[in-house]
Amino acid sequence: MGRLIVVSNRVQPPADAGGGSVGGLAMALAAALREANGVWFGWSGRTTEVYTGQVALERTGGVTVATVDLEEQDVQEYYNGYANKTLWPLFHYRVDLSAYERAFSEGYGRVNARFAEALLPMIRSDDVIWVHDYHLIPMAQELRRRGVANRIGFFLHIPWPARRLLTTLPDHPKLVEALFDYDLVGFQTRDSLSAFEDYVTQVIGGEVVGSEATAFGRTVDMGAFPIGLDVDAFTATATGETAQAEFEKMQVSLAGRQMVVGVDRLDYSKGLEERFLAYEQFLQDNEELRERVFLLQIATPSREEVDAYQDIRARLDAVTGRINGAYATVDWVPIRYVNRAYRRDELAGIYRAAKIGLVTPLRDGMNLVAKEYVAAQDPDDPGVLILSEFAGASEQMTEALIVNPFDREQVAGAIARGLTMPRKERIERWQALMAGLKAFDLSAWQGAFVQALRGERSAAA
Ligand code: ADQ
Repeated sequence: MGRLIVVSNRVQPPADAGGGSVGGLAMALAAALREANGVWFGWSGRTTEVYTGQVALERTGGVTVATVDLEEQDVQEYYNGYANKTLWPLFHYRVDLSAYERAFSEGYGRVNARFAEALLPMIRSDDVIWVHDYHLIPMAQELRRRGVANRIGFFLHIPWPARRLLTTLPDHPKLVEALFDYDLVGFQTRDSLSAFEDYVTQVIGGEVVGSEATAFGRTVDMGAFPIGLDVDAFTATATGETAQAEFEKMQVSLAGRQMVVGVDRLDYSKGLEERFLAYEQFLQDNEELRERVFLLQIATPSREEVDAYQDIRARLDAVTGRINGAYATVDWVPIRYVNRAYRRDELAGIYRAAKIGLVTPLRDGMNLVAKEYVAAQDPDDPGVLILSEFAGASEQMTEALIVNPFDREQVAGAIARGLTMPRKERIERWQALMAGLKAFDLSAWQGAFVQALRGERSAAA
């Protein structure tokens, strides 16, 4: 069996094998790479005066990690530019925030070409290559141009947008054409898959037959591969020492109150402002419950060099300040708003102490927080998951309280319902959710994609 090469914008070797701060995705990819004696290639996160193309190699946790440094201009145009100012907002239905500049598009092409050039000498003829996410859509095209005939797969972690949105992107056929140089293209959901099929058939006159799409004279296999959680590991973390300590700390801090928790990267796609307003609506509608509850929102700053992220941060500061100012009493604050990152084991303890997990993104490829919240619960006294219908996770997690995050009153009602839900119903819903998480966990996801990529079976649509 040939090796597996994973290509992603950032590379996260599992240096901390204890699972403290390393995300589940990094752990799962590292496990797959170890098994296949693999290589993980990407940007080092560092910049250099002049691009050299020099690859730094490091062997860590049984995986070869290969990274290159980029120039500052690359980072501005490719990463902050085309990836995070053009594609991210557009693919999350925020056409209003999507900024297009030719320099961004050129930088995106340049960095993909640089990555391909740097990776080229490392590729053996029987390797399979798995490219991740919107930063690297043209990777296969660049590799093919350099004569690479290996099997190459692409997985999109974020949603594929509806065709009317995608067609607002200048040169959209060029971006889509690049996907036809892959052997397999994977999406998180059937919804994204069908949006892609819709684009292929309606916009560029291509054809879709079964799991195959044909356009630009080429055929690509497609599938929906919903990313899973490392369920067993996360459940073990949630009952481990650090999580237990965090759980007990939270119990003291609850002082008999019930906690609603939100955990997100600070991103406009996560619907935090709408969530705070829905929570305010709940406070207004439920005077008798009011002081018996608080919302803990953990929001870790991200992409701070992009203006839209500074804007959303300022808006959230203002709205939490206003709500707390209006409702707080001498011994109760309605929203505890925290802007730092937590370790996975600390988060697990916090999830377990929360009566409600409030996961209400306006758009999300999957949303792993929803899955983590469920996996961390006490089976005898589980909390309630409130989940946006616009998170990819809602296709699978139908036993959650599914809400439209734009409907403030509905979300407020779901919070009240969750807080008063009988234990029997909570247990039934949780058991069904947990069975779903276990049936398609992270290693099943990774295994299904890699098998389909190796041509061992067709894509799991
Ligand atoms: P993200 O947009 O980052 O990922 P999500 O899946 O919710 O979204 O979170 C990824 C991880 O970050 C989770 O493991 C979570 O615990 C962690 N995390 C989030 N906030 C944190 C905080 N404040 N402190 C510590 N850890 C935090 C993208 C897509 C998603 C998709 C994933 C994986 O946007 O839709 O689910 O990739 O494919």
